[in-house]
Amino acid sequence: MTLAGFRAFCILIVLFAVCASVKGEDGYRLWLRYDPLPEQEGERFREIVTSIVAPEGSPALDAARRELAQGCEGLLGRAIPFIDTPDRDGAIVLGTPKSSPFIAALRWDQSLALLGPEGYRIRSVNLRGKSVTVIASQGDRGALYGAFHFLRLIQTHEPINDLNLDERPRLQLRMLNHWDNLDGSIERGYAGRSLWKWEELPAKLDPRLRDYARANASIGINATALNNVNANSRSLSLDYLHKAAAIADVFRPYGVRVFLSARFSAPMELGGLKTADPLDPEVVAWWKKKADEIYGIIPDFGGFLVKANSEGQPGPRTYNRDHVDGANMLAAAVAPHGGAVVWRAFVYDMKPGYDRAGAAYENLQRFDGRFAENVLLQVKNGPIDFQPREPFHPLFGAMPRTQLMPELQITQEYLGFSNHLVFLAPMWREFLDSDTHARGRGSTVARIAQGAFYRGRGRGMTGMAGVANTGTDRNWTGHHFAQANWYAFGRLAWNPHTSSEEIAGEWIRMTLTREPKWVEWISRLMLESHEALVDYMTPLGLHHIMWPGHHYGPAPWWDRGERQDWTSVYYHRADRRGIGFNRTKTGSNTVVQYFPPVRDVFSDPKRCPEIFLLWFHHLPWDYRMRSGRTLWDELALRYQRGVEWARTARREWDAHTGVIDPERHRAVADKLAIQERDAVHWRDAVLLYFQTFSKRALPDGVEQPRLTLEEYRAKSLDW
Ligand code: BDP
Repeated sequence: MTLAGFRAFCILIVLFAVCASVKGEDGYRLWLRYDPLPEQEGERFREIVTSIVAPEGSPALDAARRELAQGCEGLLGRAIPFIDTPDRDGAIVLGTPKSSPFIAALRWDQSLALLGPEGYRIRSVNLRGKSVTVIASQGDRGALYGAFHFLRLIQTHEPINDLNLDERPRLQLRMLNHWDNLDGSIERGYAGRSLWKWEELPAKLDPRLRDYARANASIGINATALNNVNANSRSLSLDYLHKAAAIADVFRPYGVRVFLSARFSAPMELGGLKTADPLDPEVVAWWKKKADEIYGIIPDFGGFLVKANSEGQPGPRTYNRDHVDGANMLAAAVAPHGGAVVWRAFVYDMKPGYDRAGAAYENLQRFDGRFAENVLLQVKNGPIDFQPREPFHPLFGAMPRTQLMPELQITQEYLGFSNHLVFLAPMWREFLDSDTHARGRGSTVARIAQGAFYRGRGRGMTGMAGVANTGTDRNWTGHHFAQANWYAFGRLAWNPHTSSEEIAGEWIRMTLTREPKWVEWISRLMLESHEALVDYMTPLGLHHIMWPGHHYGPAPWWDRGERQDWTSVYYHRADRRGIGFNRTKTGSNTVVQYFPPVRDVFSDPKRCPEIFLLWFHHLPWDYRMRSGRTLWDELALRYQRGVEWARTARREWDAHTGVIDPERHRAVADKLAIQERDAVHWRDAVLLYFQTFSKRALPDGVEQPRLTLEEYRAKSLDW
């Protein structure tokens, strides 16, 4: 070897080492990994994908081209050339009738129009004697979504030789709500700091912004509210609007529109007005001017997200006006620009003796039909607050002339932060499949969200929001498996009828392994995880017994605080006689907010699903459960069952080395050890405390607590 040759060799070695270390399995690539397929599979796909015919022209089409090329190259292990005409077998023809003469020639305009600008068609066709795959949409964004779908098929080893599928989103606004503060912290965030890095904007753009938008586009998320609903007025100042505009520029090619949370009192704090009364002409003018200013800077701005008169936030009621006055005033400001107002229904004021579960309904139901056409009312899945399990919110179905938009929490505030492996798709499925009976049988939440029963004015805007679980952690979500919840939210917002099994299977095959037996095992783990978490945290309808403030770990004994409805004893009502919150007519009677026969079923302890029993009923410790056991025994055994699941999950995971890369395996193993520790802690602390009322022994099969009640009370679980 010559000296020059030896040098080149050394440089190559160093480069190789650098690449290998950069690539490390840290989870950064999410489900968009594009690693080479196994040789045989690769061969099969390489015949069907030989080249790409895709127009440049718009940022979204460019993004689609880039993604297709990058994805195919990675998966198939060789560069796939762009060509001008589909004159060879295996060309992938991507675009819209407007941008691609080949797609125009197919004369699909009308059928593509039915799929809308975000829908798309992927079809294997014969084009002038050549077998090609067409990815076509009426709009550029649809073409991008189609490109991601096509790549997903290859990633998950689905056949792509005879494709014929039409797809369109069922909901219009598929939105992440970031509870990010301007100082970089994230309210209820468990995966590092805010991705936005406000202090560096607009001059410096973190490359992660693009990767974030790309990940969202890959699952159809098309909107992002950048800042916390507990909003700071400054986010609407000119400075911050330019920062938000820089973010919007990065997101735009990926079809993600930016929203901002608006603080209702901003006209006073930013504008120096004496009031923020929504009927005051100066206030109205201020918001109008502010909206004009925003649209001058961010032309496709989505609109405002508002938390008003909730948990200390200002709102129209601060000025003796109502929610309609407030929402419609803001809606009028953004309407000329095509913007929307997402108004939150998370409103509850503490009145003596009231039931928080009924508060949002009491506050808002009567305004049905009065919100402007560009207002969506964002309603949490359950009537209290993102608990591990809640019955569906009674506002679903009860406001047929209002555009209701479900709000889910992806970040695991009450579900073990980013420490617990819990796949949320089954929980969201349970919610979406709940039958409200509002318009007879089959009036499910999913159909209501899709606007199936909408009787109000206008076009009936639809949407779904998820409180994001992302942050600056290298793997985005803290726990590798929490990525699956971001993924699941996107897939369900796209189509709220997708099954949990399908979502889990897709995600695992894209992210972890394609080996069928391992897919099956990990899928089972994921699908069981939510029920298991409910077992070891809040079984049988218990709720809100977490440690106050941070909400990690149990504190069922908590009985003091600013507000009664921020204590645990308010919710479980355990006493000498029994346990549970009586919401039937002998109690708070908020069960009447549900339609019959739902309310009758919930009202009758014999018919009420046991998963909601203590949500609606206060029952004696000796109450006979369907299993024949007493309530006390059943409760204790549920906690035990949860612990056993966590223990088995941890053991199984530990035993399965080699299924995925060691880096992610270890990271998950460490988290599962915490989850097991926490499950034991939950069981012991909660049962010891309730035992002070039940005065009964733990049934056979339930392990004895490790510590004393005093020890559990002394110190919160550490995360
Ligand atoms: C509660 C959270 C709180 C949020 C609130 C909300 O604890 O941090 O501000 O929800 O949704 O669950 O506004």
